[in-house]
Amino acid sequence: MQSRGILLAIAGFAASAIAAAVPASAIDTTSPNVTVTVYPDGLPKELIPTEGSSGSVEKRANAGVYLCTDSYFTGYCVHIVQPQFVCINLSGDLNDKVSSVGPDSPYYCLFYGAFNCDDSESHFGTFSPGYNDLSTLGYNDKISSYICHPN
Ligand SMILES: [Ca+2]
Repeated sequence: MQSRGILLAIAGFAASAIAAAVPASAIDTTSPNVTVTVYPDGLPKELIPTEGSSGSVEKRANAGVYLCTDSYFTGYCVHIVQPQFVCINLSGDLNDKVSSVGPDSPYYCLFYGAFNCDDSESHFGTFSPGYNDLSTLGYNDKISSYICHPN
């Protein structure tokens, strides 16, 4: 990621005005087309993924995911928007800490226990609204990477 200025410009454009668009700390990726919006104290109620919520369908070519360090979309939360079919590795603020996940509709995302979407530590997949408590799946604090694609 050498052109940080460009990434910031893209992030500012894509994330519009919801929250501070903070680059990169949540993820470790070489893709320039990734934006991260941070919600340090949990998701606002209107953003919590629920059955039938459409998510932010801002750009069909990009897939967005909510990830939070506590269950029910509380704790430290991010919304990461990345191109579909691109594997995202989580960085220290999220790696092995995520307790709830919610892909934007209509995407299907696979979440892996290992980096680089490697299946050595298994994976699970979900559509929106995702899982508000990953302990029910046995995946609490285990996700290290994920990838999304259209359904
Ligand atoms: Ca956690």
